[in-house]
Amino acid sequence: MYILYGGDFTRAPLVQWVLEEGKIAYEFRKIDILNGKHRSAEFLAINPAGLVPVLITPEGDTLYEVAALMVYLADRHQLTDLAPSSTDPDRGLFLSTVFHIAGDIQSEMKRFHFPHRFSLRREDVAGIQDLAKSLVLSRLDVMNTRLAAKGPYALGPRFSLADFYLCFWIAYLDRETVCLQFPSIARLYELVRSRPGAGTYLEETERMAGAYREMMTTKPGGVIA
Ligand SMILES: N[C@@H](CCC(=O)N[C@@H](CS)C(=O)NCC(=O)O)C(=O)O
Repeated sequence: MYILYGGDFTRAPLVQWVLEEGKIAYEFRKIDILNGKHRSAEFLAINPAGLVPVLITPEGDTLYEVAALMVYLADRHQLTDLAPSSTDPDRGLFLSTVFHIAGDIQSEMKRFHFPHRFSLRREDVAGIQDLAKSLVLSRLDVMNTRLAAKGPYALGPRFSLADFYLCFWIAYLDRETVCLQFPSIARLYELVRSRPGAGTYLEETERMAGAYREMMTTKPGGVIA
């Protein structure tokens, strides 16, 4: 059986959603990252990088990097409605989108939520956040243009986990503003939110994102050290 390590306010629900969609048996182990449990000796022995999510495979391998975990599970369990197979012509666009979200959108979200890690000077924090946000928005602008030309999903008429991945991060942004600014992303978000499994996860993500934003107002500059 798989073991998934995740926790509140983390990206672990992305992996959990794939496990649920595939009806794959797993055990969930919560790591309390708000109280620094991801830096405990016990967890560092599992992932020395001190990051969640982590997936332990039935064979006992320890895997991390959320995008890799989602694609790995979809491939291994032949969830071709979530990820085109390796010989499917859509595979290239699928991988390109997933890698772009992981490397260029998600990474800026991290900079936005952990600005204090990117400078030694407290006064830089607001500027770092502004820059991260504007970079995310410029990347969403490109995505919006692409979806307008060939949507409504990242793969055109076909839903994939890339859509859910993007929407997850939209939920952690100022969603209303993003949707007003980018109509094709708004359409994608509504389509994904209307799907039974993904919709439930997105609603929960919206709730968590709201709570996270609330915490950020009481501790501007970063909730986690
Ligand atoms: N590149 C990794 C990043 C994982 C990551 O940053 N996870 C966050 C939770 S969503 C975390 O563990 N944060 C704790 C920290 O940065 O100290 C991935 O995409 O899985």
